[in-house]
Amino acid sequence: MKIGIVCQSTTGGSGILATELGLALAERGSEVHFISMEAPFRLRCFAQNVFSHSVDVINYPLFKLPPYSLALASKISEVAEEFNLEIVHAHYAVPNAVAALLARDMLPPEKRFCLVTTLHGTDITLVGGHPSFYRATRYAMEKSCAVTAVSNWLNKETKREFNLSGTVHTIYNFLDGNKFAPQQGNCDVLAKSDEKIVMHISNFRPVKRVTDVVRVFKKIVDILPARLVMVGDGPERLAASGVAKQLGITEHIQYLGNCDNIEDILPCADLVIQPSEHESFGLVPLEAMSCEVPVIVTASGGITEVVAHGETGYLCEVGDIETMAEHAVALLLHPDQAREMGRKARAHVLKHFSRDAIVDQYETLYREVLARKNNDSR
Ligand code: GMT
Repeated sequence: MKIGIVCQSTTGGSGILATELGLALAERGSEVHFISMEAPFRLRCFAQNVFSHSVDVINYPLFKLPPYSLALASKISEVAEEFNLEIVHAHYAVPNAVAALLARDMLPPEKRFCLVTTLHGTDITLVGGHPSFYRATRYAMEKSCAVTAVSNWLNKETKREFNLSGTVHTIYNFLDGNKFAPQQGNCDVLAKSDEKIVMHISNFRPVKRVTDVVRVFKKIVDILPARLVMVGDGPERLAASGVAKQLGITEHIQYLGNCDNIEDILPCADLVIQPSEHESFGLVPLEAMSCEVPVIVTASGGITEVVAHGETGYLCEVGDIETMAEHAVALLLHPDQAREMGRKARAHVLKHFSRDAIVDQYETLYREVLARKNNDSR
């Protein structure tokens, strides 16, 4: 198949998932064209059947903000026409699915592709549902050949918020279990030998509640030697350092900034804490679980479909610092229990979220929408 993948190029789960999906499809023989602001951040090197197209945005003084969505639509249309794309798969509804729809309408009828839209979470819960984007988001979903959501929770939220006439298919996120594996890298640079490593990975947006991580960590470090490794960057980074300073634990925390080799860092962790307001899926906990690292997450959103409480990790109430700290300390003081939980977590990931099984589901969906299109045009 000839497939276009439209995604965010910056750090974030939707861009990562889109990149991994594109690479997997290319490995299976499809020709895959990534279309985004710049090459997606985990698309590291050349791979067979993979092409990347960046969007050119001009900065004209008349515009307060350059109209990226229009430039994106033009680029999608141009690439679709030149390479005869059959499918364009937009990850994140705003603006990607809306721009792809416009791009499709720009093409002559015989060149029009099938648009598949994957909803990742905040494109529905925070951005798409906002009055400024609601109608455009709904329109893009209604006009897509197929819409998928990364969890049943997000599927239900989408139906509830947008009252769609068609079906939303749940296709879970996936990872490559060989890439995210429990082998140890060189972890000496992260902590002293007697310190436990507690890790948090995100884009430090308010929804991630990074100051909760710091507060939980304070309760841990009061009891045992530990180091908090914060991976990523974003608007709440300053708030996190501020709280750490207030609590007097600054010297126990290390900020690594954005890293594109998460798979080398994650296995160093003894515990990962992701106390988000909500997560439609939770790719970071999935990656941690695949590395046999126990996770503490919040029971809010589709993450409850990924983590089984008490078995493959812990689900706590949002903001319940006390309970999160209790579970954290218990895990760090009882490495055998933590190892057992880690092993169960990896087995769960490999069984339910493996790359091959999930990529099969996307390929099947593509074939279905193409068959429907061919039938309709007869
Ligand atoms: O949450 C982020 O930091 C990024 C965001 C995105 O769209 O890139 O993540 C969303 O999509 C991920 C991939 O499907 C999911 O694993 C995350 O749970 C989801 N984030 C939220 O729902 C807050």
